[in-house]
Amino acid sequence: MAQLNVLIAPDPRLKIVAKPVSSVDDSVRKIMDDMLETMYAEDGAGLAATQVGIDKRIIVMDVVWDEGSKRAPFKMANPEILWCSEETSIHNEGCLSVPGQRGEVERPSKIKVRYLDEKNTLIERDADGMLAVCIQHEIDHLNGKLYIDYFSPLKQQIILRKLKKYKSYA
Ligand code: GNR
Ligand code: NI
Repeated sequence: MAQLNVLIAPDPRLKIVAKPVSSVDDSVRKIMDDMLETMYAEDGAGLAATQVGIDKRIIVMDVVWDEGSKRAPFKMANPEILWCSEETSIHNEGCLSVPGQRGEVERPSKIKVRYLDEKNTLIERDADGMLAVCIQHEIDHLNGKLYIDYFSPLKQQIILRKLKKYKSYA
């Protein structure tokens, strides 16, 4: 396994729309494992291939954060939201590509998602809570979108300016 470098906004590669994988083979499984290793190393709850400069529709997540609970990693290729609830909820989101910042985003509370798992099996499942938030956040990355894109241009400018400062200290 290998740890990968996470791109920081406003890197133009974060705006690339990722391409579907044709199937989940050994090379895709290796990317999933390297992404999970990177995500755990950076203390993230999820990671999209776009964030590590890989132009493929692959995301990984682990949203179980209780002390002592087992890791529950999700690996998904070509994730698609089939349905989302009209009911929304607001969550304070963070992003490894926008380090040190957080912001509130309103999204559908419940979703139905279809994806290929690490065995190349097509799975459909419902998600709510933090898992639903994370899946939507990661699919946004695959579409070249960051959570701060939901904010006003002024608010985005403030965050990107703070990020520049943060970068010069990092
Ligand atoms: O680590 C992360 N935490 C998080 C918190 C609230 C909503 C979404 C996330 S995902 C983020 C990791 C990341 O940047 N994934 O793309
Ligand atoms: Ni993110």
